[in-house]
Amino acid sequence: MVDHPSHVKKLTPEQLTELAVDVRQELIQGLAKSGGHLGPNLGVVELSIALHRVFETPKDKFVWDVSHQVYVHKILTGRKDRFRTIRTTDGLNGFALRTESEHDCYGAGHAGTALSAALGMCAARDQKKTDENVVCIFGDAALTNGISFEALNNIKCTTKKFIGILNDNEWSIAKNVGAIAEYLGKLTASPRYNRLSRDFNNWLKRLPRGEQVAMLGAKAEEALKGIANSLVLEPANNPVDADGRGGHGSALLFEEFGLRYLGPIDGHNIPLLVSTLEFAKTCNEPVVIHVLTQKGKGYEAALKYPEKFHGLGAYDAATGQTPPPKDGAAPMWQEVFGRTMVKLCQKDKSVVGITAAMPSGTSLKILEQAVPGQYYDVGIAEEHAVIFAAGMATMGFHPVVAIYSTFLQRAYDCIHHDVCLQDLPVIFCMDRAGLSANDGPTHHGLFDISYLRCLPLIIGMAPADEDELQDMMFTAAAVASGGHSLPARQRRGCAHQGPARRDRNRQGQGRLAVREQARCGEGGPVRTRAHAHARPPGRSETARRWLRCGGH
Ligand SMILES: Cc1ncc(C[n+]2csc(CCOP(=O)(O)OP(=O)(O)O)c2C)c(N)n1
Repeated sequence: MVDHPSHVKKLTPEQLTELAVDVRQELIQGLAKSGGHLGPNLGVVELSIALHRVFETPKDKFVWDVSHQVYVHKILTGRKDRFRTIRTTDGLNGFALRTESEHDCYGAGHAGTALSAALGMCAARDQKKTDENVVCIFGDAALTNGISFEALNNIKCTTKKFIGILNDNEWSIAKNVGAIAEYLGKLTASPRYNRLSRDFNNWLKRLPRGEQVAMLGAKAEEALKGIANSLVLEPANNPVDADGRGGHGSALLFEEFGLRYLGPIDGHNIPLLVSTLEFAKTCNEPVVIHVLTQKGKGYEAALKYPEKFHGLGAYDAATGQTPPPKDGAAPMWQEVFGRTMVKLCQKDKSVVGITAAMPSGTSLKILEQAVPGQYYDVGIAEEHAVIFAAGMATMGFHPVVAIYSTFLQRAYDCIHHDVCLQDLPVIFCMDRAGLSANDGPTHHGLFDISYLRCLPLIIGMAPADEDELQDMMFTAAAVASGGHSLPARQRRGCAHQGPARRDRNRQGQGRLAVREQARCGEGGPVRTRAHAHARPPGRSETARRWLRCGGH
C-alpha cells in the first residue's frame, strides 16, 4: 500500500483499484479495536485516491467538512503506520489536525465550516497571485448548515477558481432531512439533470483517444462511451418545467450561486472521478462536482446499518458485530433523557423535543418513535434550532432543545438574543458535557457552564445521576411553564442509578460532590463520593453558583 501522495500518481489504473481494496481492508481491520467513523470513510476511498491522484498536497489544499472522513487521506499522506493509533492517547487525531501533518491544511470537527475556510484560502491565494488549487469536500448534510449557504452566497463575487465536491450519500448521521435533501434526491433521480457539463464533454472529446483511455483506464473505455452517449445537453435557459417551476437553468441551485455544476457522478468510479477532477482543475470559474457515494461501501454490516456505522466503538471485523450491553449495565444518560422526554410529552402537549441532526446521539429518536408529533429534526442547524425553539415558545410551547454541549457553542448568540433577552421558556438539554477522550478537543463539552452562567435569566442545572436528570427535566418543564429558560447538562457515558426520585428540585440547592475518580471519554463515568454516601445537606460553592446563575 502506498504511503505518500506521490506514490498514488505512479500507479496504473488497475493498481489504483487494488489500492482502494487495500485501503478498505485497512479501515475495516484497523478500526475494529478502537472504533471510529468507519461508514463515512468507506464511502470516500475512491474519492480520496482520485484527489491525491490529481492534486498535489500540501501545495494544493483539501478542506474537509467536519473532517471525520479524512482517514483515507491520512493513510495516503504518510500516516499509514500510525493509523491503528487513531483516536487513542498520543495517537492520530480522529479529524484533520493542522499540527499533525502538513497535508492537513485545516482542522475541523464541527460541521459547516469547509466552504467558508476554503473560500478564505482562495481569497488569500488570489491576493498573493499564486496558483494552488483549493478543493473543498463537503457532505450533503453539511449543506443543511447555514454557514455553508453563507459561503455559497459569497463564492462568485470572491474568486474565479474554487473546486467544491459535494459528497452526497443521502445520510447525515441519521437519514438526511429537509428540503435540501429532497432537492439533491431530485437532482440525482431526474434524467434531465443526470448529465455532465457540455464543456466537460468537449474537453474530453478534444483529448486524443489514446489519452482518453489512458486517463480513464482500459477498463473504463465502456464507461467513457457511456459518458459521451448519456450526455443530455439542455439549454441553460430552459424556461419552465411541466410542474411550473423554473427549467434546470434556474432550478439548479448551484448554478444560481454561480458555480458550474458537474454531475452527478459515481463516486466509486476512480477513472471518472480522476477525469472530472482534471477537468475541474482547468476551469476558470467556480465549480461544484456532485459525487454520489455509498456510506459503508464494501462492508456489509456498514451498508446494512449506516447510522450505527457512522461512528462506533470496537466491533468484530469479520462480522461487524458490536459487544452486547452487559447485563444490568446502567443506561446511558441520553437514554434516560429520551425516555423522560416521552413521559413529559405524553403528559403535556406543549412540550416538544428538538434535535439538530442528532436523533440517535441525543436519543430523541425514542421520542420520535413514541410521540412523532412532538419531535423535530432541523438538520445540522444549531442556530436555527434555538431560534426555532424561541419562536415556538412565543406561542405557548415549551421546547426542549437537545444539543451536545460542544455544538451548542455554535448557537451562543441565539441563546442570548433570541431566548434570554426575550425571556422565553426554552429548555436546553446539553448532552456530552465533559472531556471527549476519543474525538478530542473539537468535541470536549467544557465551556457550557462558563458561557451560560454569564447570560441573564438563565437557571443552570447539572444532574449527578440518572434520577436527578429526570427530576431536573420535570423541574425544568414546571419552571419553564412559568416562562423561564433553563439549561441542564448531562455527562457522557453511563448514568448512575441514584436514590429514589423526587418530583421537583429546589432551586439553589446543590450537594457536596468530592471528586474521587475521573475517567473521561465515551462510556467513562465520572464518579463522585456523593454516590457512595447519603446525600449530605451541605452545598458546594461550585454547585451553588451553577444552580443559581442568572436572575431567578
Ligand atoms: C455543528 C455540528 N453539529 C453536529 C455535528 C455532528 N455530526 C458529525 S458528522 C454529522 C453528519 C455529517 O453528514 P455529512 O456532512 O453528509 O457527511 P457524511 O458523514 O454523510 O459523509 C453530524 C451531524 C457536528 N460535527 N457539528
